[in-house]
Amino acid sequence: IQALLQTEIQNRFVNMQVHYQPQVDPLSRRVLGMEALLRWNHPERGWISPSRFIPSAEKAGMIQRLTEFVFERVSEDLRATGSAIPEVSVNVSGKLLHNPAFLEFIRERVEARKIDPSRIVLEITETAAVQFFEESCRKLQALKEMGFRIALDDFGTGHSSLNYLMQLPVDMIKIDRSFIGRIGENRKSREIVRLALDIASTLELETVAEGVETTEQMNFLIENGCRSVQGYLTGQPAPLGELVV
Ligand code: G
Ligand code: G
Ligand code: MN
Ligand code: NA
Repeated sequence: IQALLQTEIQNRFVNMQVHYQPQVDPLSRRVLGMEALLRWNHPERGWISPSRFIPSAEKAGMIQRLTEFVFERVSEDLRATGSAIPEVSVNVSGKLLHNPAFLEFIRERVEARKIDPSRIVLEITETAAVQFFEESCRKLQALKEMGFRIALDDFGTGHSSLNYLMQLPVDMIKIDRSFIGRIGENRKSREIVRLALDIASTLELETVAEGVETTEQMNFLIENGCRSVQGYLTGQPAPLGELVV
């Protein structure tokens, strides 16, 4: 994959696109934001999942270049849509966050692409945020001071503790889809999701439920005050021009 990535970068990302998945208010279905998700349609190999090529890009030192491409597209798309899309979430890999040049990289992106940070949410996985915890806190705080908002991605799957969570400068948590997917299974699974929503409420963090696929999950999330839902039930990831909400 690394060789294919190299070629793709040389070809200026001809086969890569940024798709968007809506995050909606579960009651009104109003769009609150979109998550930007990288897609790669290789001419010979077909679709290659980011869960395969992102780790390769991290290993090969190419994650910065890919993220640059995402910022480029997101800034263009935000401009093109005016205020129709309130904000866009961009995934920041742990490898990039922990790079010593990370803050400088983000500052350069803001400058080069005339990005309005108040319309961008940076998603950091719980696992990445907890690694080198103090360094992560310092960097996330600096990003917040630049005007970005921060989401803790894949919440519940990392090794966070309440102690960490209290100290992390984040604005929202994204409850991992493995928990949402089990809402219908048993009482324990539901209690776990409720607990995550309660913790968020106590810490005054916004909540996004990931991977919402059924009305049963949706109704449970509404009853328990989840702010925003993202999943196949309310919208698949799609190119900006084809979004159906
Ligand atoms: O979109 P999909 O579910 O296939 O994504 C699989 C994984 O790839 C998810 O963990 C998602 O966060 C990650 N991913 C998708 N797009 C990007 C991106 O632009 N940057 C990074 N770092 N990860 C991404
Ligand atoms: O790790 P992260 O949360 O960034 O990854 C988001 C990924 O989840 C995207 O790759 C997207 O394609 C996928 N996804 C989005 N909605 C659903 C859903 O309802 N069900 C499942 N199984 N995956 C989803
Ligand atoms: Mn994400
Ligand atoms: Na996630």
